Order: sequence, then C-alpha cells, then structure tokens
Amino acid sequence: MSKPIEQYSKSAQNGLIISYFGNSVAVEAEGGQVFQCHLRRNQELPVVGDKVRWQLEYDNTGVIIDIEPRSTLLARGDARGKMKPIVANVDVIIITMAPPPIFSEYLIDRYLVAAELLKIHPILVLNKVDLLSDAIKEEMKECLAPYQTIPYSVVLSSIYVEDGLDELNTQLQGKTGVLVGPSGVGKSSIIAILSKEEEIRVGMVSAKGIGKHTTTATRLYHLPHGGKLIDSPGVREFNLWPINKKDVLHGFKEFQHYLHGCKFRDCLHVAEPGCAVQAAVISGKISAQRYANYQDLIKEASSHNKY
Ligand SMILES: Nc1nc2c(ncn2[C@@H]2O[C@H](COP(=O)(O)OP(=O)(O)OP(=O)(O)O)[C@@H](O)[C@H]2O)c(=O)[nH]1
Ligand SMILES: [Mg+2]
Ligand SMILES: [Zn+2]
Repeated sequence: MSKPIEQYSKSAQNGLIISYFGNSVAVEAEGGQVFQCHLRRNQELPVVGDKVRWQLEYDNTGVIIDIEPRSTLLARGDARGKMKPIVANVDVIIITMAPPPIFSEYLIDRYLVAAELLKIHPILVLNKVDLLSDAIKEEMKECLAPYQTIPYSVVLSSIYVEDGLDELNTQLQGKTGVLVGPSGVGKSSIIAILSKEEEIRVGMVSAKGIGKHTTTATRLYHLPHGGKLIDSPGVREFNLWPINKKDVLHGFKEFQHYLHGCKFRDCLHVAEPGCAVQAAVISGKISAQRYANYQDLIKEASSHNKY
C-alpha cells in the first residue's frame, strides 16, 4: 500500500531508481509511491536499481541528492569504448536466449565475461522451448551442456509451461535480477508472469495481433516474494568495455583449472606449445565453442592494448 503524497516530508529520504523518463528519473519512495525526480547539474548519473537519497520539491516532483554506494554495477562498452553503466545493485544477471536463429553462444560468452568480472551471478535461460520439437530440444540441451559443466545454472523455460519459470522464480527469492539478451526472446513476457503485472503486456503483441512492441527503457518490477526483476531493451550485440587479456582469461572460469599445467608461465593459451588449456580443448574437457570465443576476445583485447 502506498502512502498518500501529503505524508512524504520534504526532508531527504531513501529511494530506489526504477526507470528513466527522458532526463529525469522515477524514484520509488520507501512507502511505495513513485516520484519523478530531476538530477542536479554535474551529478553522477544514477541507473535503474540505484539506491538514492532524494528530496521532495514542489509539484510533487523531487530532486536526487546523491547515490548510495553500489554493491554491483553492470556495464557495457559504449560506442567510444568507455564503460557505460546499465543497472546497479543486481545480484543476478539472467542471460535470456530463444532457440535458433536467435540463440548465440557468442553473446552468451560476452555476457558471462562481464558477469565474472563484475561479480554478478549469471543464470542462462533458454526461453520459448514450447516451439521446439523433441529432436531440436535435445540438440539445444547438448549446446547448453558445456555451460552446466562449468558450472552455470541453465533454465529451459516457456511462458506456456510452469516448470522453468518456477525454477527461475525460486532462484530469485529475495534477490534483484536483470534480464538481458536479444530482442524478442521473451524477457518482458517472463517478467510479466513472475511479477504478475498485467501492465507489462503492452510490451507484447497487441490483442489485435498487430504491432509488435519492443521494450525501449530499462525498468524495475517487484516480485511477489520480495525479489526484484529489471527489464531491459533487447540488444543486437553486447560490447565489453576495453578489458585486458588477463580479464578475458578471468571471464572463462573453467580454464582456471588447467592454467598450472601450461609450459610457459605467461601462456596466453592461444598458440603456445605445451598449453594445458589447448590440450583440454582437444580432449573435449573445454568446449571448442567457448575456446573460439575466448580467442576472439583475446584478439579484441590485443587490438585496444595497442593504443
Ligand atoms: N511461443 C512462445 N512465445 C513467447 C514466449 N515468451 C515470449 N513469447 C512471445 O515472444 C514475443 C516477444 O516477447 P517479449 O517478451 O516482448 O520479448 P523481449 O525479450 O522483451 O523483447 P524486447 O523488449 O524487444 O527486448 C511476444 O510475442 C511473446 O508473446 C514463449 O515462451 N513461447
Ligand atoms: Mg521487452
Ligand atoms: Zn596455456
């Protein structure tokens, strides 16, 4: 239950950023009411999920005073290669995919590197499994098996079948998660079901069957069990901010197990002789697909280290 607006005092109070409206932000006060707040000039920009101190002004709008320290900050690389924050204080990043042709291990591995470097627990979700024949479902399970071995949590879901969504819901108890991934995989649909918010349905195919809507703004929703889920717009790609080769290696956590076996201490595990990581790829202990994505990211890291 929200408090009536008159009960909100004009002194500084705590709030949670739940979305952006153009240049201003939507702040949820501790009582549950949402206020539009503007930002002071030269202020660090808050992102969805940020805990802030804010103050009510006139016309029931407010102003952000400052941003509380963040437990995590999910970011990506922007067009200029700088680190651009996406959401704050999330415990879980839900990397959401749909069956081929959307399914992309390339995208998954980039998100996983970000998750490892930023210390955010990842869960892989393959949604829309209702569309798969038994044979293709088996193929998809094989594609995902290497991730389970690492181990990462993998959930197969469908908005028409409860099992997978129940499993995801359980993993989110009391946590804050963000759904990321390509457009059309069902991120908003999953949030609509788990948060029981009908309103999100505007993001889906309309009742008349025309006009496919796509999420354009990041937004936080509450779950009935007290967790929170953040919806984000679909992406075509996910660029990392400039990371070095050591960071790339850190992002492939199953490789760590083999590093001590490499002949050279500064082995980059690309083409060096006596490399235990390459040997593990050859013997099938490390997925060849993951290794190819590792090599790609090492190449990228080498290209920006030149400058
Ligand atoms: N068959 C099937 N369709 C689904 C499932 N989940 C979502 N859809 C449909 O897929 C379409 C896209 O769903 P959205 O939830 O809008 O996808 P999104 O990931 O939020 O997309 P963006 O907002 O563009 O990033 C809608 O028509 C949904 O009804 C599913 O599990 N099975
Ligand atoms: Mg959406
Ligand atoms: Zn090596």
